[in-house]
Amino acid sequence: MTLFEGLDLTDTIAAISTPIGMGGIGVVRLSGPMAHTLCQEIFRPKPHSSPVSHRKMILGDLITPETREIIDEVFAIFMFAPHTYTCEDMVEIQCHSGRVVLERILKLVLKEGARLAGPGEFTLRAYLNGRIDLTQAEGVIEVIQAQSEASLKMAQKQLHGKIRDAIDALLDPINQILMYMEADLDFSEDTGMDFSKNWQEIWGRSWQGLIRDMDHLMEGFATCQMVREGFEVVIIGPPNVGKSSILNRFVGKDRAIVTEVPGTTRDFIEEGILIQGIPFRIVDTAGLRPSSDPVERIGTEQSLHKKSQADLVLLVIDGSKPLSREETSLFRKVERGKTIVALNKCDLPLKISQNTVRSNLPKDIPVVELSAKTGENWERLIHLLVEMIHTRDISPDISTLIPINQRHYQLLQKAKTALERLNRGLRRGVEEVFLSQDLWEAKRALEAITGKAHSDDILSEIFRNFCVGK
Ligand SMILES: Nc1nc2c(ncn2[C@@H]2O[C@H](COP(=O)(O)OP(=O)(O)OP(=O)(O)O)[C@@H](O)[C@H]2O)c(=O)[nH]1
Ligand SMILES: [Mg+2]
Repeated sequence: MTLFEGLDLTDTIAAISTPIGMGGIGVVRLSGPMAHTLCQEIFRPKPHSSPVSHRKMILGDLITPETREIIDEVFAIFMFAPHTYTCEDMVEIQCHSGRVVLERILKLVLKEGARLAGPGEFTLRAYLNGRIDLTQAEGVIEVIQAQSEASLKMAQKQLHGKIRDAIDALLDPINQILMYMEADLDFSEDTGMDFSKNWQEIWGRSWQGLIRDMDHLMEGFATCQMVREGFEVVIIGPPNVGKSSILNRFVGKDRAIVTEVPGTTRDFIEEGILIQGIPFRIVDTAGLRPSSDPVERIGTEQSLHKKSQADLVLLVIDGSKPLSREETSLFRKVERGKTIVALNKCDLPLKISQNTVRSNLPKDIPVVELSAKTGENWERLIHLLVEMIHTRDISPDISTLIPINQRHYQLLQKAKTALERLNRGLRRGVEEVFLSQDLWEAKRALEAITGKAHSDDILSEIFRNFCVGK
């Protein structure tokens, strides 16, 4: 069942739009044809208030109509269609934010005839009523979920229609070509007019640009993901060296199990954190050692796979023990610019010096003595991580980036494949009617990005992530 199945998307909806809890202000929001009349039943403006007008805040009491009991002193803001978030009549009631107050107001408006909004239904209505496209609706949730300044900037671009503009620019020549193609298919026989030259001319001058622009959009995807989700730092090393203890110190809680038994961590554990405003994903992995235990072997394989995909690697060894053969062989595979070596347990007497480690490593690999237990030298590690992000130039330039997501990426890929097929077909002299099918496929894929064409499943998928009240 899709998210909005059976719901009337033209009735009046209401929801608490602020997080429930004690706070200065809470907001109950209404949208739909009955929003204004319904609120007038339960809102009593203070004497001498100015009359209701668009977006004006009016102070008054919220009352139960039957008993005239005051529930709270509130501001009501009446907004008139179509110049509202949803393009419908809306009211926002600003009350005191307490669980009981908010719930009583919500119950009251539901009793008066509103329906509880579904997740993201206000934004869904903004989309269905044509104020925003689907990528902008997705932008709303990106703004709410943004974990860093950079991801907020990206989300704002999305919200302001940058993806839609890019997709519309791709659709422009496609629509022109399609128009001539269809005219050729429909009329050339009867009229004797040949439109194929028209579309082939437009195709000839625009197809390379189309493919290039699609590639450019898709190339940015990895960077977008990095900005959204953070830089991945994978902690690897032999068993029992303190990898999980380091993860726990990063996240400031006992996230991973720590024991003195080697081989404690068998699966990888991932946690997101912010360091100096930069989002990181820290991944703790199973210790690397030869083992006959199949579970441990899978763990080791996973660790190596994670390491190969990581933005940064923190290779941890136990400084309180002599350097082992396994450790020196790990050192040989270290990638410069991507790896930091941590000599952990430096609160204990060290058996390995930094110089010994360095002499076994490729040049310019930073080494830090560390204690996950006491936190000694922790600041140094943080400094190295942040420095590496900046110097390795993996800190992305988002000023020119179009912030696409996985869904957009897949649809762009589909559109590109269809255009490439068309191009091959054209060279091989494939009939126009089949070429037009390729072009239609590309057009539909691009239109699905902005939601010119949508299905209930897609809407369900997107709006499922929204909170009620947005
Ligand atoms: N003295 C000291 N002990 C530490 C330090 N870091 C970790 N330990 C101890 O070392 C043991 C192993 O720690 P873990 O964090 O579980 O090590 P791990 O690398 O995740 O181990 P596996 O999951 O088995 O690979 C535990 O007894 C920790 O308390 C440290 O900085 N100093
Ligand atoms: Mg562990």
